[in-house]
Amino acid sequence: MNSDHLNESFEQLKQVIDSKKRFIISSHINPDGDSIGSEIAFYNLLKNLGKDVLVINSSMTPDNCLFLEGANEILEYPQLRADEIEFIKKTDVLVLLDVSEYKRVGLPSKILEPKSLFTVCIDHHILSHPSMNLSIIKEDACATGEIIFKFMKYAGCKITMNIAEAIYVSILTDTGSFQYSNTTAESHLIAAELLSMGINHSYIYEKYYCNQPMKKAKLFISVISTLQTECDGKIAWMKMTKDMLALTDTRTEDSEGIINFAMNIKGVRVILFFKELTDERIKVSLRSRKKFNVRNVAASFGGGGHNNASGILLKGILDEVIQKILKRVEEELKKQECS
Ligand SMILES: [Mn+2]
Repeated sequence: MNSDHLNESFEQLKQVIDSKKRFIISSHINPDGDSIGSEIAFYNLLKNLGKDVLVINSSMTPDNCLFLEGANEILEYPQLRADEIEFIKKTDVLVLLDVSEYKRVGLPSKILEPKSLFTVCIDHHILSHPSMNLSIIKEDACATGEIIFKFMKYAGCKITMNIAEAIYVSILTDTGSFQYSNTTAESHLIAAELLSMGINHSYIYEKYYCNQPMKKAKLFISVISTLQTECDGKIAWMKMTKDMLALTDTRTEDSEGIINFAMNIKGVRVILFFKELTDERIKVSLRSRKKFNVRNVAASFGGGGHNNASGILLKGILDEVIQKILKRVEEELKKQECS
């Protein structure tokens, strides 16, 4: 999306916000720092304009996001009250943030697909056929929070402290603290602007990252002990079983961040993390360094994401899935090294 096109979309979004009253905001299953940060920023933006808004996710807000002002107001779908169910029926606009596919939202179709509903998505994941009424997809944005920040500037919205903190969390977490290849001058410029508005970056870092329960450390130990390498150390992979979660009394979400450990190993170009979910499906997270494109691999199994960070969700037996995907990554590694 070039800047003319982006401004055109921002103008449309502004008109939607001006003309409608009731909004629902949602994001993807197992929300991360960018989903929650974007939701809180957008929630406060709408609230400041006097709109009626609910934020509804299909999974719980991670503990390390709860320090953000407004995070306590995020609802988890299965626990809605009767008046909140009523609100859904009368909603004018559904805003999906950091996700542009209904299937990754995880909410029932009665929320997502009423014909009368105007649907908006704001995202930085690559998707060829978004099906919303208004899709604002900026693939080169480091985080969805970056796009929201730009929209707020465009629309002349006041960036209050809670919004500034939320956007900082979006950018901080989706750039891996400004280290991934999606980090740009723009990411730093926005961060600089947020800092000059008065956000406390050390406080935010500590609240988000230095807040892990001991049981999560125990889960890390179990997962890291499965770490193996292939292809002369160019591929590193790990697995997490349902038993590990049960033994450490943790949930799939607690595995966030484990993959970064493997990314720091010298010589590793591709990292695969296989997670056995409770419903017989396997989630595979793929990361790569430098030019290796993991999105190609993810796409061949029906997954998606970015060139350096993708995901796949598929049915199967853990060890069989591992072999199948490792084989495909090895092929892709050979292909990309030869080209
Ligand atoms: Mn994101």
